[in-house]
Amino acid sequence: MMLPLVLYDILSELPGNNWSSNPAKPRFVLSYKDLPFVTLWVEYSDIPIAMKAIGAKPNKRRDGSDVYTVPVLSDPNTGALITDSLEIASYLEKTYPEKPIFPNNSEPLIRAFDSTYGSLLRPAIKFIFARCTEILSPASAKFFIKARSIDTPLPWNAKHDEDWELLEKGYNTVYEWYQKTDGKWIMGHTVSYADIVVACELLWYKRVLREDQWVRISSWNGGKWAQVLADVEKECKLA
Ligand SMILES: N[C@@H](CCC(=O)N[C@@H](CS)C(=O)NCC(=O)O)C(=O)O
Repeated sequence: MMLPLVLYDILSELPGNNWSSNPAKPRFVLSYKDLPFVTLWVEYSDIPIAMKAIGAKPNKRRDGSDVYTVPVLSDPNTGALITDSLEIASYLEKTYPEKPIFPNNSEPLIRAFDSTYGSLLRPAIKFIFARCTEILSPASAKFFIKARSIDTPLPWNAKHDEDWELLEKGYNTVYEWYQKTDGKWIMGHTVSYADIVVACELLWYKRVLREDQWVRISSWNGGKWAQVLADVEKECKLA
């Protein structure tokens, strides 16, 4: 009998949580692959102490220094304890190859896709990080502001025109990528981890932004982004 896997995700003040993009990625993969799992919700400010306590490996910041992050996945069936959304996806694919998320040996290309998508959006999402402070407990908000070096002027719902422009431009580029296939997925007629990566970022916006702000994003590129999110959620049985 298979034991449920354990996914460490981040607590918030939003009902039902499920808001943070990086832990969302393994959640989508687990669900897509029909693997049993439970979620343990960690207070953001407790991430370092909680991850150290379970013996998880620290992650690397882009400058190479150590930082404890979630998602972390524990698999009691194998004893594996994996840090980082992409490494978790890779582990799950190797260990549970049925219903592939990296079809046709696409893992190297999707790794490059993941990194490019992240770099494309990073300059545009400062205001969304600022908004995150409003859905965390006061202690976690303080920790988050420091961890993310948030210097975006609050209130978070100031106009942030420059960020909006960058975000729209970023998604115009992603739209062009999607236009290069003859199906609705990045790999054409085959859903893959690339679409999960796109969708989980969108999920984060939808969960933390104001409704009119999500409506604004949904209006771009003919409604593509609400559609991608809905399609991936459906494919992963999370809709
Ligand atoms: N590359 C990592 C990034 C994970 C990450 O940045 N997680 C954030 C929450 S979404 C975190 O745990 N941050 C802890 C901190 O900044 O101290 C992944 O994909 O798992």
